[in-house]
Amino acid sequence: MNNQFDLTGKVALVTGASYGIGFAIASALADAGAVIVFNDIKQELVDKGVAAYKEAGITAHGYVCDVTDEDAVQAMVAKIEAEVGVIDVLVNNAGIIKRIPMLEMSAKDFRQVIDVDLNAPFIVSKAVIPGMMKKGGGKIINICSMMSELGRETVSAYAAAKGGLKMLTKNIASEYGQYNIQCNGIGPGYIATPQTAPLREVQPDGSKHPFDQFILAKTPANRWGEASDLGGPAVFLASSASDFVNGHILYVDGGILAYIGKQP
Ligand code: NAP
Ligand code: GCO
Repeated sequence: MNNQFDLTGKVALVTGASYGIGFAIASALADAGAVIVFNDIKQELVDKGVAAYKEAGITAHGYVCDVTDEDAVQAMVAKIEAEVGVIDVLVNNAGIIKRIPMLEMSAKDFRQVIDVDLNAPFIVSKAVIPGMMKKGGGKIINICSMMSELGRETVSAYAAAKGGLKMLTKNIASEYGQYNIQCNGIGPGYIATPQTAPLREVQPDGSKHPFDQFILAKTPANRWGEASDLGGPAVFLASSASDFVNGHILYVDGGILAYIGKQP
């Protein structure tokens, strides 16, 4: 049986992938044979990312681009297609969070989270899909969240964006499945990255952050996820092994969504 998980000859764009989840997913796609392209908002981060990929034995192509800027994204995709090749796999990973109680959150802050976490996946997908259609197909993977399904205090904008991203995933699947484009989501649980570092800070008395303790009690796996836990699921959704999977959100959460939580 040919290796359905082989990505040799595929060009994969992972947005916001200088570090964190994006870097881990790109590394896994590279291990499966893909050519890696990534962007970040600052040249210095792109340079650091290229060096980090090189240290991992990966020759990655880095581009400076703010994914919320449609003209910049269109220009980046045209440059990638000219310099590297038509994009076969798009991972909409770039994202931000602002943890502010809703009544204290400005509309500007709310809009900024929606812009990066929801508008940008629309903008980047819109730029990449024409090339996929011409090439006869492609894969889009949107990085969703527990907050695509659940809410909690202080993350109203983020939950609204990630809930919207779940439905954008289903709509791209619906609208472009006829062109052999599969669009799915990955919903990570709580992953140890810079984005969640404030939730894991060791307390002055040396104890775990209350939120850290909370998440461990809510996770059957009784641990935070590592970014590397997302690599295999990403390779599956980027490969021909998932050609009949479309519009699905694959939760990689250690069982959080299945579990009522450990009794205190
Ligand atoms: P992270 O460590 O904060 O990394 C986010 C990346 O996105 C950074 O490289 C950042 O670049 C980039 N980025 C932000 N805004 C951008 C923009 N406008 N244009 C281009 N790049 C931009 O986050 P992470 O934990 O790796 O999360 C990655 C994705 O997974 C996000 O979509 C997040 O919502 C999602 N997620 C995370 C978790 C978790 O527990 N960590 C769980 C579920 C889902 P800069 O450094 O320049 O800002
Ligand atoms: C938070 C966390 C979460 C994670 C992730 C969970 O403040 O609750 O940042 O939102 O980032 O999205 O899946």
